[in-house]
Amino acid sequence: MTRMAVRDILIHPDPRLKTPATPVAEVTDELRALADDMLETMYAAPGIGLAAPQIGVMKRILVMDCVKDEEAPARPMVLINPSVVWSSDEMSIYEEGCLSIPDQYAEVERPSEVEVVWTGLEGEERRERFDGLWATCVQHEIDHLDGKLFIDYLKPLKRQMITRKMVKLKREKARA
Ligand code: K1U
Ligand code: ZN
Repeated sequence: MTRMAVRDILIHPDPRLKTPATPVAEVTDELRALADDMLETMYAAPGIGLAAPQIGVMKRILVMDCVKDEEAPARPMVLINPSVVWSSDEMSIYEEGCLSIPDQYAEVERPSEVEVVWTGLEGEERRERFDGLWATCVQHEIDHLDGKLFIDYLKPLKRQMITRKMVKLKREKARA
């Protein structure tokens, strides 16, 4: 058995973060090992979600755990080939962050509730309605699978400002 590993998270701008990911054809042990690494990476960051393209794997798989209460049990979720099959008309605004755009936050408006269908780790079909932070997070992560970032919802000037900061950050990290 191989150990779980914390993978490196890509920082924007990176072409892989703008590229739609490919559907998963079959749930294999290799895919389950990838899911373990993604959860390990998400909890280590720390974050509440992570999509495979963020670690450079162009497959439609995401993980999330939006349990905020430290006393409550964790709820790690793995969604393979997720798709939103219903969205509420009611919208919510949440100040989003992104592990690929460190230390930058902005308000994004999205449907308050969504129903999502996906494949589980045993290849079974799963379906669930998400609300609150779970709904925001699952939409943010599915966007990653479609090559979309939360800054794509912002006005061009704000988006350019954040992108410039990230270019600078990457340059400094490369020099260190
Ligand atoms: O996809 C990602 O980059 C992960 C991202 C998910 C997300 C956050 C906020 C709104 C929508 C989606 C993060 O996890 S950013 C970090 C974060 O939100 C957090 C970190 C520690 C504790 C609590 C939250
Ligand atoms: Zn993100």
